[in-house]
Amino acid sequence: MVEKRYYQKEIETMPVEDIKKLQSEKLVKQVKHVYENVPYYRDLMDKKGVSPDDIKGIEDLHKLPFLTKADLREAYPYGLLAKPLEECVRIQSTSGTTGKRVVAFYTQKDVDLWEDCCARAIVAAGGTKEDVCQVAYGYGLFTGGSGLHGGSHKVGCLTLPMSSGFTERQIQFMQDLGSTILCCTPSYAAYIGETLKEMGVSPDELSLKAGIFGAEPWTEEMRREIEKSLGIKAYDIYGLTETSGPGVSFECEEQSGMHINEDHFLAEIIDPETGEVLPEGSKGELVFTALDKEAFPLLRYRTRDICVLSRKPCSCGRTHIKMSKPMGRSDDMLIIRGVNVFPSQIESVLISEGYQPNYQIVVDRANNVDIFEVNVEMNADQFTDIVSEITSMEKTLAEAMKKVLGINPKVNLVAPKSIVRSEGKAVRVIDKRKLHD
Ligand code: DLL
Repeated sequence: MVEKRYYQKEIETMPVEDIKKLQSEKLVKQVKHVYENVPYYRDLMDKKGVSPDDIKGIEDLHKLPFLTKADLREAYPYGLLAKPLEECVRIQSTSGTTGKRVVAFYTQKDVDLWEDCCARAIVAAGGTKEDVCQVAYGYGLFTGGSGLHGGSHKVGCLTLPMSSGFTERQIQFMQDLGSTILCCTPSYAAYIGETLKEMGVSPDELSLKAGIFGAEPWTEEMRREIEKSLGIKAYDIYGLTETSGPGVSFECEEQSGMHINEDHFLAEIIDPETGEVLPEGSKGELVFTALDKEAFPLLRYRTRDICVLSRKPCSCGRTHIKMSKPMGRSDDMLIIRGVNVFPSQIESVLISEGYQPNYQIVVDRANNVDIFEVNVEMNADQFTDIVSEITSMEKTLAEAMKKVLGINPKVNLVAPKSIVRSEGKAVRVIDKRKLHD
């Protein structure tokens, strides 16, 4: 039997009752810390008529007000800071594509705990100090690069701070230095796999054994494609800038959901419409309370990510609750002709029909009717310039999509390599309707 490995065994395998006790103790302290140091959240609590004395443990969590991205925007940049700036050592930020940037602050302790979370993910993917860990997430304000970099150091891997891009150079380093673990977005991993093939490098010529991929939604079908093209086991990792970055949760060898680091993050699932807390196993919006964060300690933060939590025992021995892959974000869901459409549904159909996940969804509106098109790249083997063949392939694909989505897209097959590749988070949707509104 393979020896089970953990980065912080005692915490990662702690009996559930003890985890809950620990969470209760931390929550009581954290609520006091926030109430005393963050006037913005104190006002929210006062308005709801809740005081720190009302919070005696996790059973009282529901009494606290939610915090949303709109609050973060309103309080930008310093309004949610809970420590004096001289105690902060780091800032990370989102790209700000959906509005004003989120700026997160860290004390040294915050950085330390965040890196521990990433180290747990690396060890769960089989990482040890013998490994060479190639970090191909973007470095800089984005949390992917620095988070996994810090985690890799903590595990003691030989860390390659590549950042994203320069794909042929990434592959050259993999070959020359014998990288064993690759960390990047799944769309970039797929692109690296494609480039390997073009360069005529077989995955057997590399030493890669595992990949730690996250920061964007990806399907099980895409996982299998990446595993095949890189010759690895591909692990999911989740997190958001607001909660430090990657490492809020991560997959173990079971690859069936991500263990949430429950000693640091208290998770709830709520109904996104009513805010009602839903029982375990229900699908809803994920809400996090950061139990240890000092500088930017969000309480009941609404992530907009839709998923399911499960406490089913895991064969890896970890006791921390698992979250499913996010099934899209409640604010990223497209409503086309009144039907809810998630890009992940389209991706699943594409892969099961033998296409690569190189696609773009374009939605527009003309004469009050939604126009829904999916541009899909043919790979070199599928490519043809015979119009009747292309039309027939488009029809087959559109029918397969209709079966899953319930509405009919217009599928346009495009030439190999004509859809721009992503080195970070892929842009899958172009919704032109917003431009007209
Ligand atoms: O994407 C942090 C991260 C970096 C996670 C590297 C994993 C690896 P943000 O840029 O703030 O932070 O984006 C956070 O990305 O609310 C989800 O919607 C999405 N997301 C993150 N991880 C996953 C994942 C980083 N594994 C937002 N699966 C989150 C699906 C993910 N979506």
